[in-house]
Amino acid sequence: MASVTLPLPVTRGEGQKLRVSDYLRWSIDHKIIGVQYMVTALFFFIIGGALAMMIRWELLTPALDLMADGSAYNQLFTIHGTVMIFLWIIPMMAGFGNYLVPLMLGAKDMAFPWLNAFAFWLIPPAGVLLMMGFFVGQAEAGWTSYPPLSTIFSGDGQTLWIMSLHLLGLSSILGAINFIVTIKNMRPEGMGYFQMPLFVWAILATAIIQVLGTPFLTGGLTLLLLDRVAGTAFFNPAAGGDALLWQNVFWFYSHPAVYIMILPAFGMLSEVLSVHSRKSIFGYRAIALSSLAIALVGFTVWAHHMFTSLQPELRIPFMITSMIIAVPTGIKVFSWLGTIFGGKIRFTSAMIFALGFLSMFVIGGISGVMLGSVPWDIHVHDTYFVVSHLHFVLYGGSVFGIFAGLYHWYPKITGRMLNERLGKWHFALTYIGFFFTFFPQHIVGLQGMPRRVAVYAPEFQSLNVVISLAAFLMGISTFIILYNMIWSLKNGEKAGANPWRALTLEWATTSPPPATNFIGDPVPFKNPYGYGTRAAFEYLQSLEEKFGESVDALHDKPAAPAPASQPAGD
Ligand code: HEM
Ligand SMILES: [Cu+2]
Repeated sequence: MASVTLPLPVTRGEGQKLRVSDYLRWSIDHKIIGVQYMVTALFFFIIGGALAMMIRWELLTPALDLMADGSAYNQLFTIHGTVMIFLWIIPMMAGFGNYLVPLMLGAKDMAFPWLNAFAFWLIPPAGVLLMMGFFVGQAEAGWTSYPPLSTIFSGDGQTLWIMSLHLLGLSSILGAINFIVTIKNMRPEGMGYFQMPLFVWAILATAIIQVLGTPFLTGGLTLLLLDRVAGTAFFNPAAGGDALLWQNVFWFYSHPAVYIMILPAFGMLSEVLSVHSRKSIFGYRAIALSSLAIALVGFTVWAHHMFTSLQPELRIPFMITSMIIAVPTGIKVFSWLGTIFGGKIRFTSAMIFALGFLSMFVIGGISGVMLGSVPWDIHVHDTYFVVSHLHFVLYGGSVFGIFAGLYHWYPKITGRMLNERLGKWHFALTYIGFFFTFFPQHIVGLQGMPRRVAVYAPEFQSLNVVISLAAFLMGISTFIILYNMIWSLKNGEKAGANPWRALTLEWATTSPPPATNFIGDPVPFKNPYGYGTRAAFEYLQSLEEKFGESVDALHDKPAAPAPASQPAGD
């Protein structure tokens, strides 16, 4: 634990200089591991995205055209969903967590650096295993892998799918243990739990879910594997097993897993909204504690995915818990609105993605509450209404959060700003493409179009054409940020230590940070969200004295501190 406070020597350098080869080998530096996670995840985002484009190509017409048969289509959406959830969003969040948590805590690294590297290196082989399925008859049972589809009908790829998820689950558990220990033990002096940045709170809540929930997935996968390869019948009713057992175990993990995917994005949102509107966070404790509430209540709602297969007398209890879990999420949304209310909002790319998140995630939350209501769900279960809901929360939520986070922290990671003009184009096209891809799915869903089927009734075609064209637009828009990230590595404006004039500790060091993160032990500013005060102005000025001037990315750096009597300044 950091305990000695040394005066910071003057360092105006640019921190660690790394080559591409440094990222291709084993490293126990959390910053390298963080980037390894992110780049790997982005690679799989492209693969998952290409599969999505093929799905939308197939659905341009009611007949089967691109795919050879229904089996091929099953493989397509199965691997699309699996890649997006397990190889894109979850590892991407782990990447942000790895890079940022030690820096935000003023620590030199994670608590267990070797374990950290090990957790990352489980991911590439898991990705390879999953992709190998295409050569042996790919998994066909959806990302949810229900038996008997996953036990009797799928090809050998399903076995590889199980092994791949085993590795990913292990990676997730090991990473989570590391986060919990790091956050508990490595906070600097003067930073209690309630002085931690809210992103760190979000990662803590996420890690608790991962440690408590993922072992259930692992156990379920093991039984599924045995049913496939060892002749057991855990999920085979004909031989005394129970197909619903899988559904219960899977959702006991996978409902909490949706919070594994959204809580880190919530955390990024709290940082971005506060910094880019120069306002103190509204309801700090409410946001921090509601993450824990979500983590715990999240374990009581799983059977809302099984309303149509559940014993009827259990429906109402799960409906009630599903309604309850909307409350802590609502608390966060109101706290974020309170945060930006009356603030000096800067419409940076990071901020507009954060605002885009708010607008889209709320729509997904509302359709979630609708689905949580039994009479509604019985009608729309397994239709495109559910597909719409899950993409509003996972794309409009998690992925928009990732984009906001990339625009905000890319300067810290690389030392260069992302191009703002490209950022605005990326946002505009993604936002429009996203909305017209997923909003009309509510309508075709309500009209009865089933999910996971390649052929559909002709009356659904016109909306499906709109959906597919919008999806292609969204696909194209993604290349703008990929291009921006590559172009800006060399050509982006030099960021300096703290281009957004933020108060959390990751900005109190060079960009990128030196190998040991900080020179000496950094002293956290007493309120990480205390914007608009004279003390904040002085603290930020002291950082400039240490690290040199940063680019004025918000374009309105205050020239002088406000008089002491007045709480304005930065
Ligand atoms: C307001 C809180 C929420 C409630 C009450 C809720 C409720 C539901 C219900 C009842 C279903 C099952 C629909 C069906 O299959 O018939 C569902 C599906 C789903 N939800 Fe939510 N949801 C909420 C928030 C979220 C969030 C925040 C996420 C992710 C970040 C999420 C991700 C998903 C996913 C991925 C599915 C589809 C699972 C599948 O493939 O079958 N939900 N939700
Ligand atoms: Cu759920």
